[in-house]
Amino acid sequence: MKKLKFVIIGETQVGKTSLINQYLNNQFEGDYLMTIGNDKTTKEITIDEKKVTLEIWDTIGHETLRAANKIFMKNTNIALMVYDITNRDSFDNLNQFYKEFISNNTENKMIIGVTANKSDLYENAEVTKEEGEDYANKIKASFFESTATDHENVENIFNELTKAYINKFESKEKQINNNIKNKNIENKSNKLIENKENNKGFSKKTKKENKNKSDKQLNEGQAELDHDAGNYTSCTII
Ligand SMILES: Nc1nc2c(ncn2[C@@H]2O[C@H](COP(=O)(O)OP(=O)(O)O)[C@@H](O)[C@H]2O)c(=O)[nH]1
Ligand SMILES: [Mg+2]
Repeated sequence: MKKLKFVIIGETQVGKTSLINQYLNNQFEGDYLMTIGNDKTTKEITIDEKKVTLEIWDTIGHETLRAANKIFMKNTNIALMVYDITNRDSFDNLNQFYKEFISNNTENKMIIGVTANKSDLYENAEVTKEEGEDYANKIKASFFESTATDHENVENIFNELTKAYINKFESKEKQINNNIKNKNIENKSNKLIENKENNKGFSKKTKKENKNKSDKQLNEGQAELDHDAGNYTSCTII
């Protein structure tokens, strides 16, 4: 089964853990202290009849310890960048996360999403939707609005990004692999035909020219043919 590394990045308190908690456990814990024991949790999902294991990485308390993020960010397939619409700084700092993320990530097969979280608190918004969209466009990321209070909304983001990854990379990968396979088969059969032709030509020639030649010479011809024919064994000198 395909495993995809899905990481959530953004300032502290923007709702990263809450989004994961809503997605995995179908709950929003308000102001309770939330603990998800591990840095990563896995969830199996089916997207377009394809089973995928998402390995979801949360940043727990080391958002500012940038060095620790290197391992965290490496080999990411899908990155969800989160800001809090009621916190201007969390939006303004997003690009720092992005730059760091890109520089720490050698995996070029990657899908990025930006989500404007806490959309339920729109009365207190310090960032407009347009600003969020503009930024997402600038870095070629998909844009979402989210609230960790709503399951469907959160599930949709994880599904959409996974789908985007599969559509962008998996189908292409499959196509390329198939092309390589077909090319190999084509090359092999061309080689076989070529060998057969060579052998035929050589056979006739050998037959004509070597009519009066000794057995020894014929044996040499056979050896040469065997060598040329490689795996092609149905060709013999008469
Ligand atoms: N109203 C509202 N509060 C949220 C939302 N997401 C997170 N919170 C609250 O914001 C605080 C920080 O959330 P948390 O998930 O711990 O943020 P993290 O530090 O980015 O992991 C908590 O008190 C959450 O209950 C949301 O969508 N709407
Ligand atoms: Mg957290």
